[in-house]
Amino acid sequence: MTDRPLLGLGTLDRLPETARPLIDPATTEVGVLHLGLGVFHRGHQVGYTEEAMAATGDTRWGICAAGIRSRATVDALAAQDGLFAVLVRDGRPEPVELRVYGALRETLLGAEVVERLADPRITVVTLTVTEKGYLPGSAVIEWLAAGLRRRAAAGAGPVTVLSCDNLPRNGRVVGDAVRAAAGELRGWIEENVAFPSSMVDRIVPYVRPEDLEAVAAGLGVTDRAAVATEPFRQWVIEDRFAADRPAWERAGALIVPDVTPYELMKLRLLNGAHSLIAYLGLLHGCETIAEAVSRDDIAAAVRALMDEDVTPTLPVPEGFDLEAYKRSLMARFANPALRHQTTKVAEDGSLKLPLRLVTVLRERLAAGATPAHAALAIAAWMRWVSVAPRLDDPLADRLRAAAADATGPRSLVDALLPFLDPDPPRQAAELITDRLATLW
Ligand code: CS2
Repeated sequence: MTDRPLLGLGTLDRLPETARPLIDPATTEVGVLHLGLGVFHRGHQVGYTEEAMAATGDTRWGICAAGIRSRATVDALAAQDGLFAVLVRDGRPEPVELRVYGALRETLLGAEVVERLADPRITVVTLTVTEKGYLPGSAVIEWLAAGLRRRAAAGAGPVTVLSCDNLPRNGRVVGDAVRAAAGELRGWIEENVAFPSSMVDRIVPYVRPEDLEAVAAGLGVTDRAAVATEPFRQWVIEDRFAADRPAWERAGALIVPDVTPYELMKLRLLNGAHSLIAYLGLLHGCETIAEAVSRDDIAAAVRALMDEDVTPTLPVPEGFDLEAYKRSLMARFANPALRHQTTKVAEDGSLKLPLRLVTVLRERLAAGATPAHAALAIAAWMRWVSVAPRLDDPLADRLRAAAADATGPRSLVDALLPFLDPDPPRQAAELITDRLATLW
């Protein structure tokens, strides 16, 4: 890999014809500011935006993307003129697609976004900052508020802030957080900023050295910012924009009046199941999601979670084939080419579980049902908190301290449940304890 030249504008003509960007990076302007330069952004929104530009010939929508904390990806992309490849794989040996994208035109780090928001050509801000990015007082929210203040002062005009994270009503959440941080700017925000909600979906694992090797072999150049992902992708966006935007619908995105049904389906069926698979998988020593669902007991628990606990809580959109959707989820989880790390999905459980599983638990208990599999997922998280060699969670220290004194299932539930639900329904602790006993 090391003796191949680096991907960049100067080496584009070395790429195989089929792997070249769909647009000319040299003539693409910047119209989108993105926060959160992780694998998900590179594997999802960049492709949609590039395809939208290619389909319309409207070259205003290049992306300026900012890393939140880490320099590594920002530097890798800067060294490659913003170019990177997406390697798409199903279970077969040959990749489904390998393409370099050119839509990412500029990179920034952290607070630099504040200044950038004052550019009138930027009319859309997209976010993939994970659940913790929306906590009150988080740096992202502060930068957005400060950036909008700069924008108002510069008279740069209306802008849309579009959340692409796995939170119900993510537009509402970010809008409320920004308004709360914006003080006297609230009036201007009311008039000039829209916060649509959106549902995003594509499984994009952390990149492995083997993925980078495969990309280099396929491209003939070295790419240190490539990502590997699955063929499936989906983006459903609430039709609520303050200003011009890329024609994402030309790339297959759905622009709808209300994203709620899509959001609940995805969050509870995909993400809820994902968490169950990750924690049970980790407790059984499985490194990947595919390995975990290859176990019959885990696969059965996942189907039961979807069918018995989640399905009754979902408002299904007209004409939507829920059964086919659930089957496709099982097939996506089982994709052996992804090697999606159980530890990645297990991160930040204290923030994820309330949104994807505790809601289901509450709703089913209120309906008089016994959501045993939602309870099992929560129990598996609790067990993982108490035995994990390393816990990746903003509350890791507090969770560990709380779990340390637990002597059995019931005391562990009593110690950890308040982190997920400050006021749990009466039967919750008992049901989770019962499930936890089976994992003890
Ligand atoms: C996963 C998601 O890490 C997680 O919590 O459940 O990142 C999931 O892979 C994506 O939402 C799929 O669209």
